[in-house]
Amino acid sequence: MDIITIGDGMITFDPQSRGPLRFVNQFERKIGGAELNVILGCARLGLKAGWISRLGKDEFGRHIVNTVRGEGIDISEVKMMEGYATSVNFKEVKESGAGRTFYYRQKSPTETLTPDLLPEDYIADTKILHVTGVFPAIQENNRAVILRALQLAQRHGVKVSFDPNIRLRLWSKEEARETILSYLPYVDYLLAGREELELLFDTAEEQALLQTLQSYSFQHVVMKDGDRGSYALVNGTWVHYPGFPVQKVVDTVGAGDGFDAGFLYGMIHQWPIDRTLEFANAIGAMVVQVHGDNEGLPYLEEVEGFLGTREVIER
Ligand code: KDG
Repeated sequence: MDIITIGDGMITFDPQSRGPLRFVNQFERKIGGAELNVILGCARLGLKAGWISRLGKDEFGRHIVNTVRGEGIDISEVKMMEGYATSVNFKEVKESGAGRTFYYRQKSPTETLTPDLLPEDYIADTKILHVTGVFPAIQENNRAVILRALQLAQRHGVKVSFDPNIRLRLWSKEEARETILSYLPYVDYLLAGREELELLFDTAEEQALLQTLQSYSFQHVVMKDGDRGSYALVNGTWVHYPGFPVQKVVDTVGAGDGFDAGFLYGMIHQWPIDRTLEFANAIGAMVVQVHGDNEGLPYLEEVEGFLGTREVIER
């Protein structure tokens, strides 16, 4: 494998009208999950991707497995568990366009994945292990799973990529900080938002933040900054890589995951950081122009078309 991840998969219900969820009558059934979106993005770019997961043995679980398999992702480590319901997530879009998420994942099938059940050979056999703050936030037991996965990756010289993806609907700031900080010594590529870095290190002061980040042994630290693009920490300062102008933003969910997929594609191909971030920013900009958490994740030739490095023939 080029890349594997450990994560939950969810059915995401997209409202067909705006306003409070209690008044919405129609939804479109889609698929979501932060880690899943990233490997989906990687698979569309042509990487060999695998997913370690647990779903309910139900109709929604089947739909997710079929879709993921159809995207060419290895599902040999995805198991559907009897007696568990696949996680569900309802989105609400307010009149202003701002969104909220309502999770139904209290008894998550991921609780059946314990540290001793992690497939060591599968982890040893990949170039990159990508993990995020969502899986450990779902329930306390999951925290030890990620720690064990990081230890296995380290044992086998596998690069670790980490996106904090802090979801305060799932855990408190204190829990997020304590857990994620315990993971960081294992991380090679830290891909975070500015607010997430400020929350993790409890400071918004630029110099303090930079100093703390440099005390770790990250190979790359990237700060994602929405439509402004991204920053890489190079020789103790942030170097800015501007975002791409977008005609119409329709849905920002999943843009960070698309960015991560692009970044990891660059790392696998040993691209320099400037080329990698240009590519990752392009994917972020493409994702926000499509509804859904992962529908906008592009194929390689589509990114090349967007970047103007490949001729696009429309008809
Ligand atoms: O990053 C996007 C994901 O957060 C979304 O697809 C689903 O909310 C979600 C989650 O918890 O993974």
